[in-house]
Amino acid sequence: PLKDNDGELALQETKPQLQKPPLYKVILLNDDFTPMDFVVEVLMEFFNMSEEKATQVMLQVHTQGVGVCGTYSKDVAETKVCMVNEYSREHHHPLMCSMEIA
Ligand code: TYC
Repeated sequence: PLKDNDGELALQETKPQLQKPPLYKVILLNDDFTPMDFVVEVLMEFFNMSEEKATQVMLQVHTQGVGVCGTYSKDVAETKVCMVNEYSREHHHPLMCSMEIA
């Protein structure tokens, strides 16, 4: 049986745990039309990647169909997805950004 500091039987050993907020992966999807340069530019501008890292992620998406841009709180992930998709539409590219639970 569980005892507390006084040696008394502990009725409640469950500490109130503050739950960490869930994290979301922001992902980029491949398509046949968006220029590779544009994808690299997006990854550098919106996800603060170096040109080298952005090129790696772009090629991962190009060859595997999907790639992770970063992991964020729900609010930040939602904002990034909207900004990238708006930016892509403004430039008339079909590039798709989405999010999923990490
Ligand atoms: N497949 C595109 C091409 O051949 C390049 C591309 C890469 C598009 C990544 C989207 O998320 C993407 N031009």
